[in-house]
Amino acid sequence: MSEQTPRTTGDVLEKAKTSLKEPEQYRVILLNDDYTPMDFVVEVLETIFHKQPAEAYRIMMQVHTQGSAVAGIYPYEVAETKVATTVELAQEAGYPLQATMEKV
Ligand code: TYC
Repeated sequence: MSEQTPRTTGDVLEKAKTSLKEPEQYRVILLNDDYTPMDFVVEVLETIFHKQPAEAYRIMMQVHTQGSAVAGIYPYEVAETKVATTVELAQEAGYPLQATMEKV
């Protein structure tokens, strides 16, 4: 069979997918500790999680008073990067701030 001859046998006929799954979403959760300054947590929420100042303060206080709070909900790899960036920034500043993620 030459290159130009269309093949009439052996073709794999697959129906193209008409719908794609939505990416799975993950909650990024900030955890309380006794040492990370409140202002640092607010700054993290503003810079990494793109919260407005009042919302960043509200979330920080929820972590402070209740032990944890959701900082945002993202696809897996985005959530993973935000957790890593949060913990790295805190470590560089000498604070024990921890973040984790859980499937929505
Ligand atoms: N509990 C800390 C303090 O009193 C503040 C804090 C808030 C720490 C939120 C971590 O995720 C956190 N300085």
